[in-house]
Amino acid sequence: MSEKRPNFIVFLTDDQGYGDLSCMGATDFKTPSLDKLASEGIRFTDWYTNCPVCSPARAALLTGRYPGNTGIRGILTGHRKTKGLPESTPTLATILKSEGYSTSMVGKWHLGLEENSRPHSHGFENWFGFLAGNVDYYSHIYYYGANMQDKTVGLVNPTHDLWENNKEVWMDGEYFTEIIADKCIEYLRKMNKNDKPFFLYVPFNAPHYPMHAPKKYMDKFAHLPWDRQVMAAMISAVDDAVKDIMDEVDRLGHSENTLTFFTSDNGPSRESRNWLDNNLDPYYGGTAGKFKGHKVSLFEGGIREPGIMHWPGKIQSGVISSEPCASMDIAPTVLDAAGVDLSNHYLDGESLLELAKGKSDNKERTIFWEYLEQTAVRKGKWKLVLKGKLIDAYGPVPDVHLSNLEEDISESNNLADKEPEITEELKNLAENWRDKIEEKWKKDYGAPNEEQRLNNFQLKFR
Ligand SMILES: [Ca+2]
Repeated sequence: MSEKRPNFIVFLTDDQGYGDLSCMGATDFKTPSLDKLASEGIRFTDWYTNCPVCSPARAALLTGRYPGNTGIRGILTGHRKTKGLPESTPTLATILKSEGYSTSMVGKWHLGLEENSRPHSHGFENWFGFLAGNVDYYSHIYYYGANMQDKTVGLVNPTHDLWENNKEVWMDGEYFTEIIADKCIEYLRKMNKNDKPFFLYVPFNAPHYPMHAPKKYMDKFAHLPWDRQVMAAMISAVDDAVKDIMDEVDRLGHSENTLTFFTSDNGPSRESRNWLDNNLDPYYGGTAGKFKGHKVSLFEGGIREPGIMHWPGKIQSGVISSEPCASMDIAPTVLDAAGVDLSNHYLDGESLLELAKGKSDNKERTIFWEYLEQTAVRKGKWKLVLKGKLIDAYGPVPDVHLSNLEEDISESNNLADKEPEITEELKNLAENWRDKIEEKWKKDYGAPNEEQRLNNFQLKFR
């Protein structure tokens, strides 16, 4: 008798730094539900997102490809005609649906607003949430540059952005993280009524700005400075939502047959718009732990993320892995676990199933990144960043920056002059990879696409 195919849940947080879980080193607040997931499964110390900003990171996670091979390389604008992920790019949901899975999404999409870019055009049978980059957590209105035409700043009108299965819905006054938990439970029950296995994608918008949290969470952290208090409160609400969702999975009898991932889309935001008091200083409410960098940057703080994989009885338990892995590995891993032949699909990521079962082939993995003018590569212990970007507080950034991550996790010493051969090797690897991305982009996606802010989006913190 063949075993029942597994269910899948993918939790994603938004702009959450590497250090902002208690199992990742946070000491000023606790995340017991996510810590439990980590302690029962595998916690990855070297987990990466594939881009330091929202839309391309999500495109990579959902397709198993580098962002440039999905059609999304920049932050998508938030007007209702924004074109997003091309229909020609298959997602994990499209493939799983064709393999007989029930598919649902609850949370933040940020992969396009026009009709053909929405979740139902990308394989999600049930979906609830918003389509732009962020919303007010209580009114579900998008305030930041909606209707803004590129190269002008004159027209910035708020847009209501809350949808269920492509129908606009209004839930004024309800906190979005709590709505996510309720809606996930509703969809789990709905999907449980058929005989199909399920895929539930849960992209939380927390702790992305605007920094909102219910009073009961704010009160718990009243002893912290406001920027940290609200961060702790928002992540605690996420942790409670994860508990509610996993409890429902258990209640429905699926605990043993559900593979769950947790990660974040990019590092902590230093944008001054996180403050809600006119402060124009960089915001430090979120932490990337010991890493240099933040959202937007290809230094480790922008791309290294919490990474958790959980599948009781099927993969290792209580293990901390230092293998470099990336969000583009989630799709191949899930498809592999579902029994799908990976050779039928174009994937840049790799299945982590064998690794998760404790088998290692000891190969040295090479992972690449690109965002705007920045390009980066990690090969074993070496990390090269070309034209890296950081906020001014870090001081000047050299165009070529080589680090040995084994000895210098903070990328504080530039070894480019000391290690010319390694620098040259990695520079060639990175530039050749980037050339191929640019070539495919021109051929398949017709650059430049202004809706992705690839041309005039600057690293702005004010
Ligand atoms: Ca983000």
